[in-house]
Amino acid sequence: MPNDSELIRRPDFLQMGPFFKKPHFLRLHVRLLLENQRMNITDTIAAIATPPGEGGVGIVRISGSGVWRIADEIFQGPEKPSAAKGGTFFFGKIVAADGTVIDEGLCLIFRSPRSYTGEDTIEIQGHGGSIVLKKILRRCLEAGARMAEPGEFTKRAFLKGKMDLVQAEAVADLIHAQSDRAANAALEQLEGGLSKKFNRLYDGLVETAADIETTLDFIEDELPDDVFPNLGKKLDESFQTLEELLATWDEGRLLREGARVVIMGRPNAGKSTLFNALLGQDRAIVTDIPGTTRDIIEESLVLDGVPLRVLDTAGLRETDCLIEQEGIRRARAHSASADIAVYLIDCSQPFSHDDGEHLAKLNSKRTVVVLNKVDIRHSGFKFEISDFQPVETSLVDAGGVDAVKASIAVKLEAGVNLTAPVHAVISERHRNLLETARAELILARERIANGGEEAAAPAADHLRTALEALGEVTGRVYHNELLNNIFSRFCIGK
Ligand SMILES: Nc1nc2c(ncn2[C@@H]2O[C@H](COP(=O)(O)OP(=O)(O)OP(=O)(O)O)[C@@H](O)[C@H]2O)c(=O)[nH]1
Ligand SMILES: [Mg+2]
Repeated sequence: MPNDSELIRRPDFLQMGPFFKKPHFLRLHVRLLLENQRMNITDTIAAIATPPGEGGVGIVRISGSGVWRIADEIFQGPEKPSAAKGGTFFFGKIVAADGTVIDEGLCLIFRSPRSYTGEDTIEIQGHGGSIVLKKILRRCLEAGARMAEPGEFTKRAFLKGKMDLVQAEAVADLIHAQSDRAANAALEQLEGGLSKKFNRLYDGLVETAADIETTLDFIEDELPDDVFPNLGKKLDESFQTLEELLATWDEGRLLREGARVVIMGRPNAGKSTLFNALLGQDRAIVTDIPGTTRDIIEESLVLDGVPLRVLDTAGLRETDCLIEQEGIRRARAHSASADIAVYLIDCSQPFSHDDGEHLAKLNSKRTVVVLNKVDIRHSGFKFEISDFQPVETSLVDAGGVDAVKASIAVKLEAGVNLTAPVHAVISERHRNLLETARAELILARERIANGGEEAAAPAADHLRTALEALGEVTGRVYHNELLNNIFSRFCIGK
């Protein structure tokens, strides 16, 4: 954790409620404000904003106070960029220091605060070849810009108050989204849906904290009887909101990282056949030799808007082969961390007690049982484990693959409500901070429930710690380490 002197608070805290005007908070703020001055950004950054490779157009983005001087030096058009109006663009040439032409293209003008970063910004649209774009970028650096770090444009947007941290994170989520659903959830977050919920929670707690501190100014006998019960009620409401936010984490994880679906079963059951059928491609080797698959094979797939990471594994059996043993160890290890296990049983043979033993170790809520090879079903085969409703397949001709998919989707519903509209969901970082706030809130509630004068000061202390954690979520309170962590996930040029 950073120490106080590394904490930086954005100026908007000064407009916050009465709680923050209390002397102990003010002391901290003055120091933070001084720190904030140091963060004043004076340099101008540049980066290629389009992905590497060839394309119709490529964009170089330049942002900061020196942008007009640099633009006038490197871009020759019908007017000087420094004289152009914001929201306009014109055609011209990008020129080297000796006047030779590097490329021709468009110069887009964005004037502060109406730009992505909130600073004066230009975007040069040149031809989309990597050599040309590198030349334009080098020219910008030569003219005085500095190479932007990953996510630095978005970091500046945050520091300028264009967006909060939750929205900035949504930018990265949107870029990394693997499915429609994940992209829509990120968009909702970018538009402020999640921030609003966090802010409501934060503001509610600030109010309650202020009320608690006010009780300190009274002698206990003077306090109306209902003061502490009312404070308790307010805390309960905030607690409820916090719990609702925390409950979206599972869904957030599944949407961002993808649900892990591990295919398991004894050798030759048809696991690799199912794996290939789910992917719609001949990815894993399929043979009739038991023990074909040894290593874990992993591929991505999108099911009902939820990204999946599907893993094919080695068949479970006793074996002397060291390679196979390692494969089986890995299969078991991966099944332990699976969101969904798909357990295949070969029903061309009588039911094996080994399958019964393996299934006994799996959670029925997160396991899809597949009875495969029904085309050559053994007359003596019987599946009698009531915890599972198996899906019957004949995967050799792709029979029943859709039923397996549907069954996976049903199990996934526990984590993601696929029929509900898409909504913004919290991330691992949000969850950790919310957990801290939750623990403090529980302690504050206990104090308030006991009531009395001695309860108020410690309860207010707990709320203050909870607020610090919540403040870090949206960035009302932040420190450099936190920003570095968040923005290093971004690509350069964003
Ligand atoms: N008749 C029939 N044969 C099947 C079916 N599904 C798979 N097979 C065959 O069963 C054999 C084993 O299939 P795999 O997909 O390699 O089985 P596996 O579970 O991955 O086996 P290991 O990798 O050895 O653990 C292959 O010859 C498949 O063609 C089915 O539904 N019916
Ligand atoms: Mg296999």
